Amino acid sequence: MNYLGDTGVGELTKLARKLVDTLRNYSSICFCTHRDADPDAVASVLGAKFMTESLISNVRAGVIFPEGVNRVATKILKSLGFEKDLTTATSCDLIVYVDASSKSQVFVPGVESGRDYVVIDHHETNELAENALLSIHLKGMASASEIIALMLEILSLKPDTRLATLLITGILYDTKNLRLAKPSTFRALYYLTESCSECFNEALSLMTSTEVDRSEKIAVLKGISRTGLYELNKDFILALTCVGAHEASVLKTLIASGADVAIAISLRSGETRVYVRASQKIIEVLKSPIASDLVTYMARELGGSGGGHEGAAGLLLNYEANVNELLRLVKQFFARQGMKVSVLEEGRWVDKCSS
Ligand SMILES: [Mn+2]
Repeated sequence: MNYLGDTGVGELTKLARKLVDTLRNYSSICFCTHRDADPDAVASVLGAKFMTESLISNVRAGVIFPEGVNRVATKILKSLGFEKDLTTATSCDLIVYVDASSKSQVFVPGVESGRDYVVIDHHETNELAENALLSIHLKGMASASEIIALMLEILSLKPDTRLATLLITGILYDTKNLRLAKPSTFRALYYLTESCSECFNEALSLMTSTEVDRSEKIAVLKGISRTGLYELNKDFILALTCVGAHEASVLKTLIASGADVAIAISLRSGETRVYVRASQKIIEVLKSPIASDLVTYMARELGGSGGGHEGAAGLLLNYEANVNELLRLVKQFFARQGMKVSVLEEGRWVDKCSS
């Protein structure tokens, strides 16, 4: 029986050994990932570096993050104390591309290409794999972090608490908190949490705590406080507001609070932006892509450009629109759908948008 069971993981046992054999031929190795590295990218790079340094003495191992690390990954690295591990390497004779699937993602000015490289990835397609010295391309796995965790298990290497937690955040990020998990994901999590039971909770709280900055908090609270509320045929609630920033967060809050359609209008100098969100309920009941339909309708009437999806859409006008005219069009749109718009509470949004 295969050591790691029949989860697509068995293949990895062979590949992990091959990888170590390959790495042993080089004295300086860089681990590189995709642009704007997310938690899975960062965790798998640092995990692969740990693996290499643990097995090969005197190797020089460095990391490369093209265009840096994204916001959520930065927050995680900081809380776990990994800031010092991010200094970009400038020279190496082997590159290991981890969680990167295309050439454009890994292009780093100043680091020449064309040298030997290895690929470790889980994306559906990988254009780097073809010319790689060795390619560990397992598209059945939900994250690059779990590939690394499983290789650590195969090679009998124990990550410390910090690295185990980081790898779990990578797994949680790519699996959308396990919604997209595969059997290999749980196998990897078992290994990572076996000797660190608190690591999972720590990673989960790092992933779910949404530290909101002051300007966003103020924008959301202002947006809500001036919202106008309307009813569509007594069936649905329409919320309209006017904000200058963080429109997406304002709309998310309105929908989470029970609005079926939420609209944020943002007037900037010389332009108007209209952001629309629709609840899953209204989309299902009306069986129409309500957000994009509304935006398309307004764009046609007002001469702007707009588009989006059933639940989220946006419109841009190259002038400062009259807010009452926008309200009239919204009402007209719903009237054409056979829905009467009645006022529940005017709110202060019209005034705020006009001043
Ligand atoms: Mn990934």
